[in-house]
Amino acid sequence: MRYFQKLLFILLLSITQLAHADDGYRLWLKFDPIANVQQRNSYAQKCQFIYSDNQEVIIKTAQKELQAGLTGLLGKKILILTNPAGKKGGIILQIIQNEQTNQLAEDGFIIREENQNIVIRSRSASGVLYGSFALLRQIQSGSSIAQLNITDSPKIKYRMLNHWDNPLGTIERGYAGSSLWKWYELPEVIDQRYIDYARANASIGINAVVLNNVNASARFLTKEYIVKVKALADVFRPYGIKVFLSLNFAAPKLLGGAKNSDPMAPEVRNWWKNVTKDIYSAIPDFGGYLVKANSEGEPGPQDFGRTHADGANMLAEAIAPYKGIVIWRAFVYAADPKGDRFKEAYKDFKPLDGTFASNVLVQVKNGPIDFQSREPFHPLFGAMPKTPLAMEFQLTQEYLGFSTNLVYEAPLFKECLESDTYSNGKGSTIAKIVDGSVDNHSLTAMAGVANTGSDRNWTGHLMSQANWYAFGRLAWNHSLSSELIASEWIKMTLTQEPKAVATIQDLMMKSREIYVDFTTPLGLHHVMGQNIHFGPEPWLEKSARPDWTAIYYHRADSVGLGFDRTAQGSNALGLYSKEVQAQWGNPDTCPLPYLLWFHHVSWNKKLSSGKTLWNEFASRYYEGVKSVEWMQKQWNSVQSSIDPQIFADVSGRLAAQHREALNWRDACVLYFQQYSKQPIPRPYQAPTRTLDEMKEIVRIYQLK
Ligand code: GCW
Repeated sequence: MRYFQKLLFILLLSITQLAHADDGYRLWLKFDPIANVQQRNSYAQKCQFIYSDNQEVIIKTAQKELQAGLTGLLGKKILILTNPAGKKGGIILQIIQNEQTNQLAEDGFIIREENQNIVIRSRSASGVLYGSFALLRQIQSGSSIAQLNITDSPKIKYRMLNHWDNPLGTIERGYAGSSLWKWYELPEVIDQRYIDYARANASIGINAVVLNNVNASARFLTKEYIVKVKALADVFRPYGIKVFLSLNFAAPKLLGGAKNSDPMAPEVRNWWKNVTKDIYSAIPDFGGYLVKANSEGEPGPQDFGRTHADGANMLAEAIAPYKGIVIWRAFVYAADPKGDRFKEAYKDFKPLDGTFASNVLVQVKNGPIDFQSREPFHPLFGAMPKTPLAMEFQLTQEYLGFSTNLVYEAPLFKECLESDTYSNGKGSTIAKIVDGSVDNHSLTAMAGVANTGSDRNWTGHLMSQANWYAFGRLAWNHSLSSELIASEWIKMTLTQEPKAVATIQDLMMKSREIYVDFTTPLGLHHVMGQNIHFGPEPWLEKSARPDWTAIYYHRADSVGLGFDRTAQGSNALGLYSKEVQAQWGNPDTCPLPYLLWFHHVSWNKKLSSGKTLWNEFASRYYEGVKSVEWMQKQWNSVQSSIDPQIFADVSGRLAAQHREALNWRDACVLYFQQYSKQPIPRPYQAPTRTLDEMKEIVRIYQLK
C-alpha cells in the first residue's frame, strides 16, 4: 500500500475506534476496519467489486449491504459495477434456476469460487441476500474465504418475530424501551430505525414480522392504520421481510357494527373478507394473521360456541385467495380449579387435529405453562400430526430477569428443539416436527417474541442482542450449536481476541443454568412476582385465578415439594408418549432438572446427586449466587478486549443481577425452609435478612 493510503487508513481506524465509544446500536453489523493488514488484504483481493446482471429490488439491497459492509471492513470503497467486462476478483450475485439451485429451499443459496470470482447464487433474490450476509459474516468473524463452497438452505419457511407492541408505544413484556413503531408519525415519517431493524433481521434470515401485540387492538384493521402498516411493509420489502398483523377476533363487532363476531355468521365472514381485501390492495405481499383467541380474556370463537378451528378456518378462507396464512395460537388455559394448567391447551387442541384449513398453522409455546426458565416440551408437539405446528419462543426475558440478567437463550431453545417426542418413533424431535419433516408439512414457522425496543442498543442488556441473533440463526438452521452461534455473535459484536472470545462464550453457555439455579432449581416453576414476573414470590397464595398463584405450582408442604403430574396426581405425564413418560415418570430416575415438574418429592429423599432434596435445593440457590460472582469475575477478565462503554454497561447489569440473585436466594430458602424445617446446609450461611424483609422488597416491586 502506498504511504499516504496507509496513513489514511491508520487515521481512519483510530478515528472510528475513538469516535464511538460503542453504544451497541450497530448490533452485529459493525463492519469496523479489519486491523490485521495481511488478513484485510487477502479479503480485499477477492472482494474488489460487486456485480449482478439482475436489478430486482432485493438484489439491489444485497449489493448495497455488501458494499457498505466491505467498504467498512476493508477500509476502501468497493464499487458496484454495471459491467464487469471479464474482470476477476469480484463478487457476482446471480439468480438462476438450474439443477444446482433447484436443490435449494426457496431462500437457500450457494457461495462458490468460480473463475476467480466469488459467486453468490440462488433461485430467488432473497436467497442472494442471505448469501451476501453469509459472506459478510464469514469475513466479519475472521474466517477464511479461500475456495469457498457453501450450500445453505433454511429449514423453516417463516422465520418470524412476534412483537407484543401496543398502539400507544408500550410493549407488553418489553424491557428495552418503547415500541420501535411510531404509529402517530406513520405513514409520513420513516424512522431510520425501521431500516436498520430490517437489515438486522435480514442478516440472520428473519423474513416475517408480526407488528402488533397478540392482545390486539382492532384499530390496525382500519383504513387509517392499514396505510401505516403499508408504510412499514414498504420499508421491509427490500429486505425480504413480510408483514403480519395480530387480530382482535371481536373486530367485526368493534369496528364493523356487526351484531357479534360469530365466525359462522355470514355478515361476520363477509366483514373479514372485506378487511382482508383492503389489506391486500395496499400490501399485495402481506403475510397473514396471528390470533390469540379465548385466552386470558381475549375474544374468540368459543364465545359463540364455536371451536378454534371454526375461527381459524373462517380467516383462512378470507385470506386464501391472496396466499396468506393464519397462525392460530394454542396458548389457552381455561380456569379449572381442580385441573392442571399443563393440560388445558392439549385438551382444547388435540381433538381438532385434522380439522384446520391447509393455510393454517397452530403456534405452540415451547413449554406447557409459560416461558419459564426451564419447561418440559409442550405435549402438543407430536400430538397433532395432521396440523403444521409453529414454535413460539420468547426472546424478551419476561421470566428471565428482564434486561438486568444475562441469560443466553440458545441452550434453552436447543434443549426444546432436540427433545424427542417419539411421536413417530425415535428421532421425532421437536425440531423435526416444527420443520415439517416428521409429518410431511411444507408450511412451517418458528416465532420469537421480540426483545427489541427503542433503547439505543435495541435490547436493553447488550448481551440480549445475542438472543435475537441466536433465534434467527436457529430458525434458519436448528442444527447449529449454541456454542457456534455464540462465538459468531461475540466475534462480530464484542471482540475477536481468542481468549476473550472463549471466556465470553463459556460465560454465555453457562448463564441460563446459573439463572435456573438461583431462581427455580430442580424443576420448580412459576414462583415469580405475580404482576410483573420479576423477582421471587413463592408465598403468593391468592390471585384472580388459582393457576396464577405460586402455591398452585410448587405445592410445598411438610412432606415435600413439587407438582405430582404422574398418574397418582394430575397425570399430565399421560399426555406424552410412553418413552417420554418412562424418562420423567419415575421420581428415582427423573433427571433432576425436571424433578419438581412431575413429582412431589419428600424433603429427605436422597437424590441422584447424593444429597437430600432439601440440601440439594438450598445448595443450588447458594451456588447460583456464587456463579453470578463468577460471571462478574470472568467479565472483568476480558475488560481490555471490550469497548469501554459496553464493558461498563454489562458490568453494571451483572452487579444488578447479583443483587437480584441474592434476593431470589434469600426469599426462596427462607420461604421453603418453613416447610422443610431444616437448617441451611453447610457450608452455607443462613441469610442475614428475614422472610418478612424479603416479602417487603418484593411487595415494593409490585406497587403501582
Ligand atoms: O406470558 C404471558 C404473558 C402475557 C402474554 C401471554 C401470551 C401477550 O404474561 O403478557 O400476553 O403470555 O403469550 O399471550
